[in-house]
This record gives sequence, C-alpha cells and structure tokens, in this order.
Amino acid sequence: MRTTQQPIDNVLRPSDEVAEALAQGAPVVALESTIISHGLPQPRNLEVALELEEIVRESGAVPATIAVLDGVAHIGLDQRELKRIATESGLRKLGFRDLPAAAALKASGATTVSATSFLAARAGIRIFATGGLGGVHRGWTESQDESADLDMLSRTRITVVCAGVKSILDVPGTLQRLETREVSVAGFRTDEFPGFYLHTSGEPIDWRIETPAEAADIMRAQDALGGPETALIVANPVPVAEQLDPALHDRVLAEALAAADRERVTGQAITPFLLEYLVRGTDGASLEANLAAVRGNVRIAGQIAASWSRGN
Ligand code: PSU
Ligand code: MN
Repeated sequence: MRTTQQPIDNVLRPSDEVAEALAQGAPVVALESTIISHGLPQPRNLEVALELEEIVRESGAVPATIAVLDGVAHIGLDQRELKRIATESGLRKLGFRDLPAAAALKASGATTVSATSFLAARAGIRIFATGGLGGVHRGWTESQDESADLDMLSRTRITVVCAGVKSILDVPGTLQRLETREVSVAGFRTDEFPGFYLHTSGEPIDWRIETPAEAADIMRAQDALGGPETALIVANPVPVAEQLDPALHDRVLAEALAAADRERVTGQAITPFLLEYLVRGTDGASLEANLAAVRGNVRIAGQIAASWSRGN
C-alpha cells in the first residue's frame, strides 16, 4: 500500500546541535532567513548571518537559523547552508502558506516571520529574533496588503523580539490589528513602540518591561492562563545613537513609496523593494540602523531564552 505520510525528518529537520539543546531544555533562539536573502545586500548579508549566530552564542544560547533547502525545513543551518541562503540566486521568499508546496516540490527558500514562527514553534523553540515584523501596508484600503506575519503571530505560541514593525508600514494600523488579533506586546525598556530604523514610532504601548526575566515571566503566565496560542512581541528599540536620522528617513521613505507606486510593485516584492530603496537613498545609513536593531534584538532574545530555560 502506498502511504502519503512523510516521515517528519523529510519535511522538518533540526540540526544535531539544535535537537540536542532542545532535548536538554537548553536555550535556543530561532533566526529567520528572509532578512538574509531578501532584506540585506550581498556580501554583507552572509557576514551578518554569521554575526547574528555568534551573538546568540555569546548569550549562552544555541542559534537556529531557519530556511527551506531542497524541500526540507532546516532548523539550524551549518555554514555551507547559510552561504546558500545568502548567495543562491532566485531563492524564494516563503511565507507559511508556501511551505507545503516548497516541501512537495523540493524547492529552496528563505522563511519570513510567518513561516519561521510556525517552524520554530513546531520544532519546540519558544524564542525568535528578527529586525522588524511585517504588518499593515500604507494604502491598505486599496491593496488589502497585510503581512501574513500578523495572522501567524495571533495563533502561534512564540516570543518574537523585534524593533517593532517596519517603518515602511502603517504603524498605527498594524498596532490596531495586533490588538484585535490578541497578540501581546511589551516594550523592552520603553513606553513607545519602536520605529524599526528609528528609536520610536511615536505610538504608545501599554506594557513596559525592564529585564529579560520579566519577558520570561510573561511567557510563563501565557502558558498558565491557557487560551488561544498567541505570541508575545517584545519590542526593543534601536538605541537613539544608532538610529537613522529621522528627517532623512522620512524624506527617502516618501520617495521610496512614490517609486513603488509608480512601478506598481505589489505583493511579496514590495517589502524588499522599499528596504532596498532606503539603503540606496540613505547611502547605506538605513542598513546600519537596521543591523543595529537586529543585533540588539538577537542579544535580548538570547537573554530571554537563557532566563526561560533556567526557569527564572
Ligand atoms: N526584518 C528585517 N528585514 C526583513 C524582514 C524582517 O529587518 O527583510 C522580513 C521578514 O522576513 C518579514 C518580511 O516576515 O520581511 C515581511 O514581508 P511581507 O511584508 O511581504 O509579509
Ligand atoms: Mn504583503
């Protein structure tokens, strides 16, 4: 009889190091790969991918960069696999909905926040760090473009450390959607929602925490309460000293949005288009701010993972 059941390691494969850490209850931090393949320019992206893993290790946790290679979702990549993600041309950008087709057709691709959150949680990883989440795009009333990141976070028990949502988005609209979809949000040493490249978006947030241990406490409270399997967003701003100049940000972003409109860029292509426009339009300053934000998030995620696995 022909069985259609795939053995689990045919679709989802934790690296030996990640599997061992999870089995021992040691801290693990998931990292996404779309930021490497579609969010950052080459050759800087490979250096960054390696550096982010190193930051996780310095905090005492094991990094698990997640991507799909030849149909298999890898939870934890070795250097050769990271290099593929950073350099292979035509690599796909995979949201959660793309995972079944990628698995069946043996495709390769980088995973977005939606796909990474799902795969991390599925593998038993609770903490995930990225730059900025996707969200509601400006002009939503016409395009209806809301990142699938939000939907996945409304039904996945994961903690995402990020510098808010990308400032190319409709930030108040995105915060409203997070409220409606029951996604918990806590500011890490801030009362204002971060602005990705900018220290603040100017929008208030209701909960402020001061320590990684408080984040872990909230996670334990989520589990104790039960209820829908929602995420916790730990919003960690880029330091003011490392942010993009707000006036430059506003000017170049306005140009980028106009260019996207003119060139009719839509769907999955819009976010990489805008990020790339900002890198060029700010002579690389937006890239430095983006990287500063991601580094800070990865560091805090490592500390939260350590506190979570220690149980205090
Ligand atoms: N954070 C970054 N750079 C990125 C992303 C996040 O600093 O490129 C990626 C994430 O993978 C996120 C995706 O899920 O952008 C959002 O894409 P979209 O708007 O198409 O959902
Ligand atoms: Mn979209």
